[in-house]
Amino acid sequence: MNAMQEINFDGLIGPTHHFGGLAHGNLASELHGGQRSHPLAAVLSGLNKMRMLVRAGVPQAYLPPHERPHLGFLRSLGFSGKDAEILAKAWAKAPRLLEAAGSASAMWTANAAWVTGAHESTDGRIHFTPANLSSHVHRSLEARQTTRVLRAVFHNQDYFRVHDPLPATLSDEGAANAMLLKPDFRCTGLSLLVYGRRLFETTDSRVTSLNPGYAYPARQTYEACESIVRRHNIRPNTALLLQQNTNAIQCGVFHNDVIATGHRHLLLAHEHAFQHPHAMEQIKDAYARQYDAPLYVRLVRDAELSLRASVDSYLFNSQIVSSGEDMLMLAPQECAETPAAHAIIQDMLADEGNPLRECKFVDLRESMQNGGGPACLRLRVEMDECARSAMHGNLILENETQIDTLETWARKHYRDRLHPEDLRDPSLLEESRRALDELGNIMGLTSIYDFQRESTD
Ligand code: SUG
Repeated sequence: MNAMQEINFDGLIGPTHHFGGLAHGNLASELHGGQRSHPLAAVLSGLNKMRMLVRAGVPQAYLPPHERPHLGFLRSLGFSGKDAEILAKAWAKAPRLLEAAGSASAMWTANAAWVTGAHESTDGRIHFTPANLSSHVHRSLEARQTTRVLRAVFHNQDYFRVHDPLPATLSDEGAANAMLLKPDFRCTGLSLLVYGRRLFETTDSRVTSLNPGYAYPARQTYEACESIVRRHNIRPNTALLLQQNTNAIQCGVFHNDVIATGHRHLLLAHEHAFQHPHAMEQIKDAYARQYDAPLYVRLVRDAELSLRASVDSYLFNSQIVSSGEDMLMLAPQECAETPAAHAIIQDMLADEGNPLRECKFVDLRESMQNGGGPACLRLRVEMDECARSAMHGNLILENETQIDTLETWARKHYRDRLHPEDLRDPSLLEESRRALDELGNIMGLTSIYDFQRESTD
């Protein structure tokens, strides 16, 4: 194996990006539901983030949007006829289902899959399990297409293994609930997998007593985490399963990456990230057992930044990356506007021992208004040069010219504004399909969408 690098695969924001208010327990989604969205501004802001990282010399790639509205889903629910009729009937009879069918939620690739690197698996392959995302209707529609795309791109079985999604009853949400700690990319990392509930303990008295009749769902099951450790062949004694704090979930922390983040030997976490009071000690002990090198932990006290302020500012959803030996943080613009979050960033930068060297703020408002910050938009995959060359398609952004091409493509096809009711418009479906067809040529991946397969059948 030659030198490993972490590649960030960002989800390219799709043409139907809208505010459906579809994600229960995600405060931003609930707050902005029904408002007008701006798909072109959204995709350009995502591309801008990728550009910032390409400029900083950080390996960057992308994953394509899914075909939306999802006509196959609507057909499976009994809506029949030509595409335009299906859209009209769905809007008339079940507008919320049409909104779910139209969601561009595949943009949040941190939820696309679980990834285990070649250093972490006993067979030396990179393992992927597409997340079933079964806790919400709109997100559960992603797994099939994600599996297809990952299998098209990571096809070479010498390097990659793309598993089937886990059964829907083992609800799971992918890498957003995983962290990997290691002194550097040459080592086997310590894998942390975070769950919200156990399948066989469905009534959590603490949750219901906190918020009678209005408990937000704990999306990730313990059993799913265990299954990932098994099927990805994660090396013995290098994985730790931790329970998310149930109170934090009730404050709007629907994924672990909303309240903690790790990159190499840096761990930034809220004191209420985990349920067990000794979880932090457990992590530090496990790290110390595995490595003779320091772990830098920045624990944020509730008095510094409350759970609610953490959710509003999305500090913990900052994207931390390596630029050579140094670490760079992309924090949401909202952190620059929240004095308490800003102070924590300044404090980290001022601390000599902290590996973080720089922080840049990114404006991702369109995604943020659906609860998706910088780290939600990316899936991390560690690869060496051989694995990179075994990939199919032109998804790695080697230079800014490729980003320019994607920007031109988006400007040609995306609408400036979209209201949820526009999802019934058959021209939006046509525009989206034209966009994805053309994107297929840019990516060098053909027939990855149902509409392309159906038309050649
Ligand atoms: O699953 N929002 C997504 C946001 C996902 C954020 N990802 C991470 N934390 N990694 C979700 O809640 C809102 C869609 C809408 O309401 O239209 C939504 O699905």
